[in-house]
Amino acid sequence: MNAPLPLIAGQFAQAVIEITPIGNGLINDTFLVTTASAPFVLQRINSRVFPNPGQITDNLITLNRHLEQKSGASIRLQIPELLNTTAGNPYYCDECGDYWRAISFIADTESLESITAMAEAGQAGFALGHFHRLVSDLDPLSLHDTLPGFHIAPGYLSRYHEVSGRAPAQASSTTSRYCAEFIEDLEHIADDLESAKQQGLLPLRIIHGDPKLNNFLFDKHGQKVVGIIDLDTVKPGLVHYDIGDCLRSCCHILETDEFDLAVCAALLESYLAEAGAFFSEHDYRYLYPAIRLIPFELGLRFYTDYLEGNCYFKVTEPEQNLQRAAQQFRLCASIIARESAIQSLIDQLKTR
Ligand code: GN1
Ligand code: MG
Repeated sequence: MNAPLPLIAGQFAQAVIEITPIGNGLINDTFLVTTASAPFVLQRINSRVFPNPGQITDNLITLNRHLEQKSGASIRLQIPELLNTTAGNPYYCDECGDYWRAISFIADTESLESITAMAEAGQAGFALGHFHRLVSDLDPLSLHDTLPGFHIAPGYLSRYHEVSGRAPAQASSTTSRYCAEFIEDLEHIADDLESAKQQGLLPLRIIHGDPKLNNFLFDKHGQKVVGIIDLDTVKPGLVHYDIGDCLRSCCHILETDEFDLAVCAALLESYLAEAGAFFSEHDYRYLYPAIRLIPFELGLRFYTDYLEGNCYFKVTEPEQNLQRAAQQFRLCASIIARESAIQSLIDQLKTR
């Protein structure tokens, strides 16, 4: 059992008034702590997922220092700052060995679970592009790899083959068969981005790692994105993982699991207006493969976790990761059905 929450929150601030769970992350536990002075966000880092939680705080410090060197006017996004414990440490390790860290709370903002207006899609694209631009002059190797194997699709595929070989029982339902067949049909795409990386066609850059819609903070009044959160996976990688991840979350029509082409157009256009300056011919060429791969990869990760007994992604019922996997695969199928439209959109944006 962990120490009581007030005791843990008390490591970071005096006069804690209230502690309430916030967000709906599938990995870490997150709380909003109200105090007599400024509120802050307290998180328990899931150490089954992040092998070296101290590296996450190191990276956040490096990132904040990098941004501090830039002139204020060039930064149009806030990112949370790390708050030290009252003893001056960047995190608190409790007696169970769990790491807790506190970050500043960006007030008067909200996060969205789905896009309801095109302006929101444009804002999400701007925010991701702006983030990539802000870190484009930071050496990718100055950050730790906080989660080795993250977004390495061929690695997820081999893990799936290992697990599915010894979990035939769960694989019998219709949804499970749909997932297994979908993977079999599409597994040839798993290596698309990694082989481009290995051939030197796509460079390592600094990525966010998890730029889904609800990690952008929208100003409550102005509908502009003013902040970006969930920086645990900011590390060296391919910006294509981020673009694919942002699009799979923003363009997902939840009722039908279809891919919204208009949202994709608005998002990519504003992304490229910010980040297009460093985009090469190859970066454009691998956009469609990335858009197709990331939902496939996430489906594969959910399905493997379902087969393994839900050890990675939090669930509230045992079939939830199976359902999540099927949703991602249906989204991926919808992307494939729109391949030529997505490709012509990319060609148009490239010639702007
Ligand atoms: C996890 O915990 P959360 O929701 O921020 C996962 C992402 C997935 C996402 C799907 C470190 O992020 O990769 O896209 O679930 N994060 C990690 O909801 O695996
Ligand atoms: Mg996350």
